[in-house]
Amino acid sequence: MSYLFIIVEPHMFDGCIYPSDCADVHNCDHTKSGVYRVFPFGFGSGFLVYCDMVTNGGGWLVFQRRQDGSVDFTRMWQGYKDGFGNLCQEFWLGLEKLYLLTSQREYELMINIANYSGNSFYAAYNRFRISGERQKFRLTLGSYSGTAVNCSSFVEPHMFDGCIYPSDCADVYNCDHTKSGVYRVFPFGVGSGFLVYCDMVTNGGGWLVFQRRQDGSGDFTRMWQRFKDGFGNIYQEFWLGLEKLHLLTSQRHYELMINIANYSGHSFHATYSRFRVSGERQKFRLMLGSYSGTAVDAMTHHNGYQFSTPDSDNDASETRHCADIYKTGWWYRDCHYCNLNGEYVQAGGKPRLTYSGIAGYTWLKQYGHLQFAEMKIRPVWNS
Ligand SMILES: [Ca+2]
Repeated sequence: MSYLFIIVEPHMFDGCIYPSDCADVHNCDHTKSGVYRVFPFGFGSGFLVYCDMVTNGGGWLVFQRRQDGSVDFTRMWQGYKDGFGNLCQEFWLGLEKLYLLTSQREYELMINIANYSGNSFYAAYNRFRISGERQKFRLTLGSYSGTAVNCSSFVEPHMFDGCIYPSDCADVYNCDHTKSGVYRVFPFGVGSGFLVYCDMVTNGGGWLVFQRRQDGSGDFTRMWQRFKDGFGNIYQEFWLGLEKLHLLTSQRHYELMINIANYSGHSFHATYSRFRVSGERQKFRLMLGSYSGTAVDAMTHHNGYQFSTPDSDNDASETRHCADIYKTGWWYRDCHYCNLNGEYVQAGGKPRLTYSGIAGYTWLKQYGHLQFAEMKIRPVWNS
C-alpha cells in the first residue's frame, strides 16, 4: 500500500489547475489511486483527499475509511466538522468539506465494506448530499442499489439534527423520532455512541430493546466476551451486550419490560419498576424492582445474582456450572426459574434438556415454549 503515501499536486504542474473533485483529477489523466489536492468551486487553497481510481471506473473521492481500528472515532462536533485521522489509513474527511464538495454538483455515494471472512460488498446511492452546519449537516440520499443490505433506513437520521446526543430511546422519542427502528444513542452524552433498536409503539414508546428471540435464527451459545460486547442481528435476534446495558442503566433509573408470546398467538408482559446492571467487576449483577404485569413473575428469583456464561461460572451453586449446563449466559442462581437466553424451541419441538429452552411454563404457568421474547428498558421519570 506504499502508493498511498504519494502526494500528487496535479494542478500545480499541468493543465488541470483546480480540479473540483477526484473525477476531475481522473479526467486530467491522473488515474492512479492516491492523495490529491482538490478545490471545491475552483478557488482557495483546496484540501487533500484520497482518490480511488480503481473501483468501478475510478474518480471516487473517499471521505471515510475504517480498516484496522488505528484511529479514534470518538470525537466531538468540531472533530467531525473539520475531519480527523490519516488519509492513508483511517480517517473522516470532515462534514464541512463534504458540504462544500456535494454543493458543487450532483454526487453519488458508494460504500465498500468487507467482513473478516474476506467477502466484499457495496452499497450505492444515486444521490448524496450533506447540508451546511446550520442544518447540522443533514444527510440526503438517493435510491439504493448494491450487494449489501440496504441500511439507509438507519443512516443516523437523528445524529445531525437538533437532538444530537440522545442518551437512550426515550430521548430519541422525545426528539420526535417516533418510528420504531435502529438509532444511535450516547450514554452520558459522550463518545461515538452505539446503535440500538427502539420500540416506539409498545405502551407509549421510548423503549430500548436489548434482547430479542423470535425465530431461532440467533446463536445464543456464547462466551463471556460476546455477552459483554453483544451479538446477533439487531433486526432479528440479538443481545445488546452487558457493558452497554451497564452504561445505559447507570445514567438514570430504568424500568424493565419483558414482552413474550406463546405459540397460540397470545401476548403477555412482565414489568419491573427498576432495572440495573452493575459493571464487569461485579460480573454484571442484576438489580430489579417490583413486579407487575400479565405474565407470572419469573425474574425476581434472579434479582441480585451475577451473570454467568459457559466460560465464567459466577452462579450461586457450589456444585454446578449452570451456564455450562444450559450453554448460554444468564443471571443464574442454582440454576434458573426463567432463562430467555435459553435454547429456542420451535412449535411442538423439544429442548435438548428439560429446562434448557425458553419455556412458557415459568412465565405463563402453561407447559410449552415461547415463540417470542423481547427485553427492553425505559427511564422512570417520576420517582
Ligand atoms: Ca457454580
